Amino acid sequence: AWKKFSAKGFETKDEFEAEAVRHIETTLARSLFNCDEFAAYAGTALAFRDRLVIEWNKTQQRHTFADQKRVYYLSLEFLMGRALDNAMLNVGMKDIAKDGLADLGFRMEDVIAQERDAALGNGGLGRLAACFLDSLATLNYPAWGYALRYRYGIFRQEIVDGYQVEVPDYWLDFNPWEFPRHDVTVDVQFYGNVRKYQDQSGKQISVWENGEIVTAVAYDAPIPGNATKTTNNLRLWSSKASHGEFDFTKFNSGEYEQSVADQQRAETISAVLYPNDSLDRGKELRLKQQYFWCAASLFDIVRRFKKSKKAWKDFPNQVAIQLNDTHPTLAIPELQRILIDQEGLEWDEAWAIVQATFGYTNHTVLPEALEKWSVPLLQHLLPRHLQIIYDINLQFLQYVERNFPKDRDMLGRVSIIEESQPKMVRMAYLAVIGSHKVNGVAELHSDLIKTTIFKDFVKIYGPDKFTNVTNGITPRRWLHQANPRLSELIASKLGGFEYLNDLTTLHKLEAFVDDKEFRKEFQEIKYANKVRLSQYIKEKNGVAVNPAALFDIQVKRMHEYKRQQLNIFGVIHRYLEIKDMTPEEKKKVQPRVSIFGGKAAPGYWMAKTVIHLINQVGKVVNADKDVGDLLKVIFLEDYNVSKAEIIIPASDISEHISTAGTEASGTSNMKFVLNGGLIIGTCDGANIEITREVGEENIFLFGNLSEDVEDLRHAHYYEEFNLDPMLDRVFTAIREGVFGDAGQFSALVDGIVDHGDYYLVSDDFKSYVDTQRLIDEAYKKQDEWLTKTITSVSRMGFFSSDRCIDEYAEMIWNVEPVKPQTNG
Ligand code: 26Q
Repeated sequence: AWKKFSAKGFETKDEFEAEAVRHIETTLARSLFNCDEFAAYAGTALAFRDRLVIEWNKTQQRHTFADQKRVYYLSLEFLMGRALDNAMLNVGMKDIAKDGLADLGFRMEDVIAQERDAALGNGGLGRLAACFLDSLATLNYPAWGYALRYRYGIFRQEIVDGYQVEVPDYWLDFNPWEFPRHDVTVDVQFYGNVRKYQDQSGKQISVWENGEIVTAVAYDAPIPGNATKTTNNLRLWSSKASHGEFDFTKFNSGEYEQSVADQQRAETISAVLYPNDSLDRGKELRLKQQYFWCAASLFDIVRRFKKSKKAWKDFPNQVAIQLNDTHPTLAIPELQRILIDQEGLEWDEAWAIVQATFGYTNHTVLPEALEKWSVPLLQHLLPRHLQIIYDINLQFLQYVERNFPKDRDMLGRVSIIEESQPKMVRMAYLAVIGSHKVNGVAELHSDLIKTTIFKDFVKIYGPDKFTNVTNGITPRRWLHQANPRLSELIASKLGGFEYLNDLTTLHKLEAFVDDKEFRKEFQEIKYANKVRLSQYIKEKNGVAVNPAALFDIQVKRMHEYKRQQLNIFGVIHRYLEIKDMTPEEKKKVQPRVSIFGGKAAPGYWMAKTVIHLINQVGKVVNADKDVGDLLKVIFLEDYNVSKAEIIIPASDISEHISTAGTEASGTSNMKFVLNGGLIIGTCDGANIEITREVGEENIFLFGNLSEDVEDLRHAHYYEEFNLDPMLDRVFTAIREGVFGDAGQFSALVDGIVDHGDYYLVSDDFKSYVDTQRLIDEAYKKQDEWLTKTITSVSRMGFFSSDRCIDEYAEMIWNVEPVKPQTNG
């Protein structure tokens, strides 16, 4: 009977306009007389949202009815960027909306630009989670993401006098993509104590009591798949005081202020995303965030499972939980606690369920990034969990002792508890022990974790517990959305846009590598993308750059291991060379624009120094009449997802130059090549697999190999340290104050000259400069260059995140898609 009332949204341009206007006038209560771009955005977003919501509800019903195993992706970060363009492309009515907006007097791209990025992440790990949600929905997997609803996303970066300044990102003023579920709440406990007693049968019972309660409120966002009706759910938890808005007892006894203060303390838990992406600083609030989110998510998952009335042993047949790094590791003792303390299962039965449920993805081998939490802090905040962690450790160590009685140091090495002062819980070990599969994110990285940080665990569990899933990117956002003209050109050759959902068919493009018309258009598109970025640079930095120059781009979080310092030292070297040239020599120089972008963690002083140096070099070089168009140096402020969509399609060369063995995978390398750029890179992370796919002749590799890094570092300390002479000359210029007060940069230089050059900048400098020289020469042969770029694009099919998700589904989750009845 209700069917005739069910909503269907708009189908035509006129219907779209009517819906958008209706939303502007009623949902927003705004008059059309002052309808600005923002109102046009809001109306468009709300019109598309209506359509998404209908399929979203149906998908959830369908998934419940199908009664299949679901995937839960636990990630403290989802770097989603903007949602409107994605929604339009997936719903497939962008052209209708474009015409409708034109009728109302607006340009689509201006309207799209009104939306703020959902920037709930730091960098690669957060963006990977966002690409995975896109692929999960597109491939029709029943999957949910779980995270926190931060009131402040990653800070906005401003550059003031060449320095990074952090500005809070309050992004929730208007967010049409989220749906508060005030009826979906979970009470989460902190602190308190554990009381133990024996029940009638003599069984030990533990009760965690007298804690402080904070309530988690669910906010849901729809995740539409491409060319499918499947629309999955991203659930974000927001914290609030458990007593609600009015604590009458306190209010009535005159403790109103205290009541409000309690409320604010509770709300602090989900207030802010931690802006570190490589350093674990052991802050209590971070631990509270982690537990709050794990506890709320697990309660929600268990609640859904219990509705099915299945036996507990079926839990792992209904639920797969993937841990995005160690940040959600507390979910392991939390599920064990639920099963033994609340559901009354025996330890062994519960533990088998836990291990079968979880998978753990590792994203780093850097020791300073491996999470550890102090035992006293855990004891205070989560006393019952600490007991369970000790019990897990005891069982595990007994198992190890039985199986490796001869290896006497083994127990200390693999213990979850580090015997330091204070004792620490090693979260990565707990994650390995509590999961059935552990994966790295590129082949080299997955090999490295097996021979370094998890070496002993490979002996204990055997090699099959450890596997590799090389990262990928969604071609919908990173090709079709970011580079629509290229996407269309490819579609015209491949017979439609289906390739976006089966990227391996890209290889068919190689047949057109000699097609004159195709080549011309391909080149024109790259040029147009460079013109667009040039305009953006002119507007933001006030510097005119020549779009015909070679665009050399390094955009990623600022970190010593990523070696932006190597890049800027190379730029300085280039500058000094140009300064020495005669006018005749200058004519032979390939003009270049060096573009940087990326945020430094607010407390990471060295990374901030590199930002400052880049800006100082830019100031000097860009104003130097001797140099002119031959070299420009640009730092783009506030690099984020929506800016990446403009920057990446405009590159000729991008830099992925981490010290070998330090970058787990990297994912922007894939985005750049897919958009017709080439790479300069080290033999690190996914660069190695990109080389395997595109061919050695289509990538510029340089530098020492990961197997030699340890020896080189050793040699710096115990033998002589030989500073590369070209780098020495660069340092002399810095010390002489060519780029401003030399004192500002002394720590950066000293770290290399006097303190062991941990990241091997000097060792790799010559090889880097030589390779940049090769690039200059290669770029001059525009025809060969174009062949390289087209060939590379056509060989990037492997790097779709669809391929990764199918690998996770098959090797780790054992889940199947739930196909909607009709597609499209
Ligand atoms: C840990 C403890 C306390 C506070 C913060 C953190 C923290 C937060 C974020 C530690 C690490 C991160 C993020 C790491 C990250 O982005 N890693 C990148 O993951 C990508 C996806 O797999 C890889 O491509 C990159 O190589 C890797 O650096």
